[in-house]
Amino acid sequence: MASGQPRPENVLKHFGRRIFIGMVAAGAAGIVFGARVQSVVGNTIGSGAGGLLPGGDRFRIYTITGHLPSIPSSNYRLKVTGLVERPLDLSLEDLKAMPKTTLVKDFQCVTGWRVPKVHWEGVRLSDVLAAAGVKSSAAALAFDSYDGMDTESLTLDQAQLPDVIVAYRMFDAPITDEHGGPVRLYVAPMYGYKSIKWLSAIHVVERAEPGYWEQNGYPVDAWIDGSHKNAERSIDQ
Ligand SMILES: Nc1nc2c(c(=O)[nH]1)N[C@H]1C(S)=C(S)[C@@H](COP(=O)(O)O)O[C@H]1N2
Ligand SMILES: [Mo]
Repeated sequence: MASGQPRPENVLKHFGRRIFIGMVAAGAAGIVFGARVQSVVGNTIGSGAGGLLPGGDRFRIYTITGHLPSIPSSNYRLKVTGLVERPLDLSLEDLKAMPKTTLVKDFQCVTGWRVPKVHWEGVRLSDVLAAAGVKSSAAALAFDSYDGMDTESLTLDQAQLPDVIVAYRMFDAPITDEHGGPVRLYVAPMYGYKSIKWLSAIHVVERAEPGYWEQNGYPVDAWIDGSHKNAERSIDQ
């Protein structure tokens, strides 16, 4: 596996006029990257979230598949399976009925862009896990996306951190299709690729396996601030 960042060997695809306008506005050069990875920039007109922020403090909209899944809130399901006492099949309403956590935290992509003080709302991943009852043989989680391609992983210790949430609101509004709604993961202490969009399933497993972005060259160690590793967050994969 290559280390460091993916090579800029891919071709940017256009996703219709709206996105194309956004690309021009942002300057396409800075957003074309990825080994077998496509990214498109967030449009500055329609998405609301990043587009309204000044300067470089904007979200870039990522999609590995070239599609932006659109999942009606009423159809949304999150499955929690694997080494659990009670497998779960949660609707958005189920998640909203669980204890709510609000975070105001930065979002940072490993390629350098960063959006400060994003307002997030959702359920602590630890609360979801507690509801399912994690078996003692488990040590990690594997995540799937409704895009059918992205995968991610966390150790159970990482998943228990209070700023790791199953998010259903972003920027004080329901999470849009572009940003991975209705439900995405938000892993505040780690680079953006850990925050898998269109979250479909959480598998409780024995050990962490590298996810899609890590298989394509992103570092397995995704901590944004290295000091976390030496402090209370002494967890390595
Ligand atoms: N399903 C899915 N989740 C994903 C990605 C993706 O391409 N597909 N990109 C990741 C990366 S590298 C980043 S930086 C963030 C970007 O979030 P945004 O698209 O809301 O800006 O999503 C992460 N989660
Ligand atoms: Mo990223």
